[in-house]
Amino acid sequence: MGRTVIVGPGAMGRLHAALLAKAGVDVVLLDYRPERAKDLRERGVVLRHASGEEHVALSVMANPEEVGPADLVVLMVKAYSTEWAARHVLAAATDETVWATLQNGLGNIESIRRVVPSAVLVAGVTTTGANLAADGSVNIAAVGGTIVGPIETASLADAQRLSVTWQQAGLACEVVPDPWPTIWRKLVVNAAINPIAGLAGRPNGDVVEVDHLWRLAAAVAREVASVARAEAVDLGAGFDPVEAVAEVCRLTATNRCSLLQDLVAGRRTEIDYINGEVAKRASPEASAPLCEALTTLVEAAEAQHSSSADPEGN
Ligand code: KPL
Repeated sequence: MGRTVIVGPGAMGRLHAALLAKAGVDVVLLDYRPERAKDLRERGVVLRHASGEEHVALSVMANPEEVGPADLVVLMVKAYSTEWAARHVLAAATDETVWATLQNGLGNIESIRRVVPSAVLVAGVTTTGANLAADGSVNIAAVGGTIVGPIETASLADAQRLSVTWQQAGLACEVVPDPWPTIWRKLVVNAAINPIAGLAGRPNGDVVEVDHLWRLAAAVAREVASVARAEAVDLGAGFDPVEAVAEVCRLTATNRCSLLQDLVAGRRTEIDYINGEVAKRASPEASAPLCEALTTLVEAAEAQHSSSADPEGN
């Protein structure tokens, strides 16, 4: 197994690079900011979890020319930075490189394709939750599972490149032949929780506990599921969109969702890639007025809070 390059020094990028490095995987974290890359390289990363904290030394680089050749590139930047990040890491990739996205929302695959039309692509979701503390350490909320599968001409063996790497670090990772149902199931959850918890300024648990928030979230969940069905995505016979959202709210009750964290920090949010993408896919058979309205409201809130010009949103 060759080198793994993780792109993006946010909480998820730092956490995964640190877990892989600890397990002896040849991994480089790519941070486009030379100063911050130097600092991270010199000081390493502190991972903070329920049972304490640990310090992990990391290989961090800023110049993609020095990073490659990469066997596996994993994009861990905000969805709106995917195209920029793919262009940035391009110098480290070869024709055989497997490109992986586990990012939130829809549109990441298209962003990578715009930069590398023939990329070997795998995509999926992860339920691991982490956030970055003010001092740059990583607070781990939960180390969850990852599900990944091949896109278009990629093969199951390509998806296994990621799962084998993840498993070396003790991270649960399942390979599925078609990742789209999994991606849409996560989208249902993000579309119903993120804008509502974000605009209300509440932790995820309140979305299911507060009656008027829950009525709205449940309606959004149904709306996204109906757009998925109209897109011929089979969410699975046993999948109940409303129950799925309720379950994540309960499991992550004290979490402040990523959109809320972004709004509070004055960063751009991923709303365009979550509810905004659902609204774009709406049709007369499956309309998405709630996703459209929530996108507009979050964009208005962003305009009030916005301060970040960081292309990676980190
Ligand atoms: O993925 C999340 C996010 O915050 O973006 C959820 C599942 C809502 C957890 O907070």
